[in-house]
Amino acid sequence: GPLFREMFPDRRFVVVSNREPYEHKWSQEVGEMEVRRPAGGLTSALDPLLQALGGMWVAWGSGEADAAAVDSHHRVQVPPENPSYTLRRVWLTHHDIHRYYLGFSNQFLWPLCHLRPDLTRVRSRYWERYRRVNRRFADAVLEEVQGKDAAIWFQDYHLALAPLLVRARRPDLTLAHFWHIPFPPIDIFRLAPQAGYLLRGMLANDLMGFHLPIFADNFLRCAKRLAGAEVDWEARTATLDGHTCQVGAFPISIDIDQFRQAAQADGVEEQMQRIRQRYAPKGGAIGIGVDRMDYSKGLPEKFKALEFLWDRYPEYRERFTFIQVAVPSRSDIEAYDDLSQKVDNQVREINERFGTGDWRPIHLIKQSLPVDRLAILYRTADVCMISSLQDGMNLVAKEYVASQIDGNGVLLLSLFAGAAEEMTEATHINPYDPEGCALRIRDALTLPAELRKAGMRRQQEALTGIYDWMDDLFHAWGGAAAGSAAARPP
Ligand code: GDG
Repeated sequence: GPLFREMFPDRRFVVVSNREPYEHKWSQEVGEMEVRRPAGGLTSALDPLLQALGGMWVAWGSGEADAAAVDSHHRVQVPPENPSYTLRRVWLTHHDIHRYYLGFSNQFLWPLCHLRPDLTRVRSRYWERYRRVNRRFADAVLEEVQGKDAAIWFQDYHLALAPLLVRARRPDLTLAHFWHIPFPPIDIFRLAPQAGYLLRGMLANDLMGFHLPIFADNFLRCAKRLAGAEVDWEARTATLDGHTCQVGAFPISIDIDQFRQAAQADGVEEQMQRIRQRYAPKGGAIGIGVDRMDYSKGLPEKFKALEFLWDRYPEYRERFTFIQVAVPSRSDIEAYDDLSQKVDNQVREINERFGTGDWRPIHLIKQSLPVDRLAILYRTADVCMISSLQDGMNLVAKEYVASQIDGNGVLLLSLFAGAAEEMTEATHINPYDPEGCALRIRDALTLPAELRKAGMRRQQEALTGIYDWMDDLFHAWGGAAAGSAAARPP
């Protein structure tokens, strides 16, 4: 299990993220606060860890603005049924959400890190608000750890500046940061007018973690060239103003047991039967895709490939059905709204072109499903297709493998998802080549059962879980913290 306590026996554990693990919503009917767990791989993986260790989670109180008025919910013990750690909320105003979250985070850093500078929106008010909100997160952390030893773990690109703001006031704390999305090559990152500030914020950590070595390399090169840090390529450290930041690669994973159990719970076989009857009434194979509706996921490219398949190989009409779960995401942003419409049109055209009286080629489900339902869909599907154009890791690939109880499925995984680096037994596809993708789908559908089973077993054996990820990261963090404590003047 996670060896945080071994690394930091006397430190309070503090997680800082934009997204919160519990949302408190005021229920008009019941006349009291209702608590919801937002779906999300990371929040559901870190929650048990915090429950075991105690400590604190600092996050945006996104549940309801009104909750801000309820003082007792500023700092609340969670989970409600078994209070074991403190959730400290940072409240965001309408302008904060618009400029820090939808603005700088998701219309600047997100597209830049996914190699889409053409989709960035550069606005001084976005940057100004990003700085202010990072300051508010840092202040909340500082207030909570007053007079205490603590190890603070920041999550993701929303909080690039907070580590430096914390370190400036409390150099005795140890800080780590995990970046869940790609870190781009210097030629892209230097397009950021604030590249130097962002890098200095991140370099204030003792440990900076990425999914892949290539992202860590990109970061180190940027740290050297754009922030003037001294880089030791052998040790993979960057030193700036006397502080050394260890940089490393920690490919994230999933809670394997959660998916395995959900995929073989009571009644699942009947549900699989019903899924087949409903979506593939003519029989044949089923394909699945699960993505947020995001331009980095390559949905138009995926549907283009499917169109080639049904066009060139008419024998798959009525014999191969595709289910795409595409949860709406960041829909206040124009690029996301455009994508959603484009996908709707494309699916409508394909369904009109190839659909028959009682068979629809693509079922587009634009809503969030319960995670147990996803696991059953994964188990049912003969093929899972991931077509990301850029993706830090991609958890869906691992969830599909974990849920394949019968071991019959084939994973088609984009070369441009971080997961492809580890999952070498998957069938790698290039989403920019729709004809090639169509051929790979056909190969998957014609592969003899023994080969499919053997391939899936190998992938299941190679899959490591979320707790291994945490162990690796905490181990590296412990080492980095010891190093920087030794280097600090007494
Ligand atoms: C970022 C990085 C990196 C999706 N639809 C539903 C649902 N999901 C869940 C999936 C999966 C998660 O959302 C998506 O994770 P991904 O890893 O695929 O992608 P991002 O959201 O872009 O995540 C990514 C990740 O951070 C972790 O570091 O891997 O590269 O971009 O867990 O199952 N969950 C439920 N209903 C849905 O309809 N319950």
